Amino acid sequence: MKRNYTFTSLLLLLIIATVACSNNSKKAADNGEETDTKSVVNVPQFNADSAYQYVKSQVDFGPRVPNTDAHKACGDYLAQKLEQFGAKVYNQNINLPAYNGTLLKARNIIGAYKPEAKKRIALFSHWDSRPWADQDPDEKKHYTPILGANDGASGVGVLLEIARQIQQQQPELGIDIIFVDAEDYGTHSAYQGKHQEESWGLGSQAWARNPHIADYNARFGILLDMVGGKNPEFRYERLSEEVASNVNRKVWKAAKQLGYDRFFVPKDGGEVTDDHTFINRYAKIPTIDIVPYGFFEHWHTEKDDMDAISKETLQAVGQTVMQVIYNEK
Ligand code: AHN
Ligand code: ZN
Repeated sequence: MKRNYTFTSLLLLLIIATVACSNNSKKAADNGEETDTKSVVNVPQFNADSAYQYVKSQVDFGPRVPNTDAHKACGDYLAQKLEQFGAKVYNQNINLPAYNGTLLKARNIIGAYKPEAKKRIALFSHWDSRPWADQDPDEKKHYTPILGANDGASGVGVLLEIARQIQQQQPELGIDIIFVDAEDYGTHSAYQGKHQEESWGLGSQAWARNPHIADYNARFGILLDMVGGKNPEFRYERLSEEVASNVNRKVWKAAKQLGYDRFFVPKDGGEVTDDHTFINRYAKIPTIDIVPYGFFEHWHTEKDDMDAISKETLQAVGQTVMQVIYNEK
């Protein structure tokens, strides 16, 4: 009886101590406190004015619709910027049939940092813009191309600014900045035919089946889509959550630490067919999508121009992604 009593007390004490300990570490994590001082990294300051300029430079070419001069010129500009920022640049020129039979002369553009590093992170954004404003309230606009300031240029602008930052201070892991083409040539809203899903993300499908280097792999991927609008609410996209909930947690936690929890809301966001769909399916790299819940009010309309862009949003997304990639060991 005595011995049993002592044993039970010891067990109780052990349980109390364990709970107290885990509570402490949980509190420290919630406050974003760094417990291991050796692992503190200095994350550089993302510059939203700079990112904004990169968005504007793309939009100034006009709609970046595959097979147009503006598209060609913008592709050259993007490859040149990545070169200028010290990345090893790869170009994938591929002819991709669109759902309507048009053969798209597409170009995926990849900028690699520390190309020899085995541990890598892949950052994606599409750089083309939609040939048709088929969600415009004015039906007469439904066959007019869009500028895609948010839908296309915003993610690329954020990633170009991150490239500029990486040139000044390298994160520990190798980083690949991957601009995929022909994302937005998906079926027109008036189209009733088959294979609707596969008509989107043509450039990412091609890259994911045949990456820029053989046996390419990354620890995880982050896709940025429409990350420059006013007051977006980024939620956990459904597929991202299925394949890479740990990456979702990392990103939303970083946003919270930086005070951007008004943009990054940890709720279910439903499923979105996007470039990450194909990157997950074919390349099997666990990749999340940072995409606004409910998209954004000017999606696939004539109003997706520079007036739709918010520097505050560019800052929130850019600094959050930097916080994640610079803290990866
Ligand atoms: C669809 O509209 C099916 N998916 C959204 C992917 C997208 C289009 N992102 C930007 N434009
Ligand atoms: Zn789009």
